[in-house]
Amino acid sequence: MMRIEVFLDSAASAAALRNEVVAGLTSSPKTLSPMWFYDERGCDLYDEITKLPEYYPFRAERSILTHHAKDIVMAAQPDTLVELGSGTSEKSRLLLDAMAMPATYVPFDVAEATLRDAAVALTQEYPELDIHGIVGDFGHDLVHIPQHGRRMIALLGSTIGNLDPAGRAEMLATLRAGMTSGDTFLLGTDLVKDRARLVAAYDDASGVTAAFNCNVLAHLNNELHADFDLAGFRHRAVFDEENKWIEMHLVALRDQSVRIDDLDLDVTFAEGEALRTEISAKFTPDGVVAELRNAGMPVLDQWTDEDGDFLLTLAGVDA
Ligand code: AVJ
Repeated sequence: MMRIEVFLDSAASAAALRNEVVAGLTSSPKTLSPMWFYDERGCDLYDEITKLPEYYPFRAERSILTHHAKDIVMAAQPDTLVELGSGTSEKSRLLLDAMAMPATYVPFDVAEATLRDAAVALTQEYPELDIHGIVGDFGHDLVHIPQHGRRMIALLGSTIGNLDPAGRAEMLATLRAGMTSGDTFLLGTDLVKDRARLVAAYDDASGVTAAFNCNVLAHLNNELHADFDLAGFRHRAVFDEENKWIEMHLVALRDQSVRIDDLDLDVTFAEGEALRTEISAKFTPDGVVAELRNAGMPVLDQWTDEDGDFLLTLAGVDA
């Protein structure tokens, strides 16, 4: 069985995204939402990033799932797996393989086409799986997650690291509000480590991450009729020791002015000025426990890979 519900109101979300661009490009320092990375080329480049020798988080998380999916499922006893930001559902398969069938799977993503393709493929691979896809946005569509028995809600890939502590607290509170007794939350987080390895993961030798970062400007050019000169900016990744997060920047190589027609906006950059396109927070196991506890989700167990690079945390709900 397969059913897909679409909650994205493209007009409203386009308007919200545009307002965010105006706010981000007129603030100091200038910022952009990492949402802008993921046009078609951006998704392809992200896929390439996951294969880079320097980009360990993807493989480390997959290794934890490969070794511990059974333990995770044993601890959570889910009837339903929900994956937030499911994409191609590649990592969900590792969990589904460990789950008793029949079961329910709820892929949740903003990208409708990718979600549909994944759902169709999964119906072939798991004939006893009831698939109930949700096309929506974390911000307001979590309430639409259906309730079928005990749910394990997975947020993998350290996606939560794109949010600052206040944003994470807000998101976890929203999630917690929608959970009931017996539900669990499975969270993937990248761990704090040696600065050189962290920076290399976001500034690889082959320049794929640089291309991924610069592509944000091409996306704005296409989507909002802007005239960013891609050769006028360079990629930079820095680790902010105090906040424990990686920042990705696009640094202006000269003074320049950019016109964004659809927003009726002119933006000037001074030589050396940085546009922040992403934060990617890094965590400690105890820090994750504390953030989840504060959100009303007591931790049940945690798992890392052999090298201790990445962490999966399973939490329940407090009484
Ligand atoms: C998809 C947000 C988890 O922060 O590591 C990869 C995105 N940015 N390389 C991350 C990303 C640059 C990634 N997340």
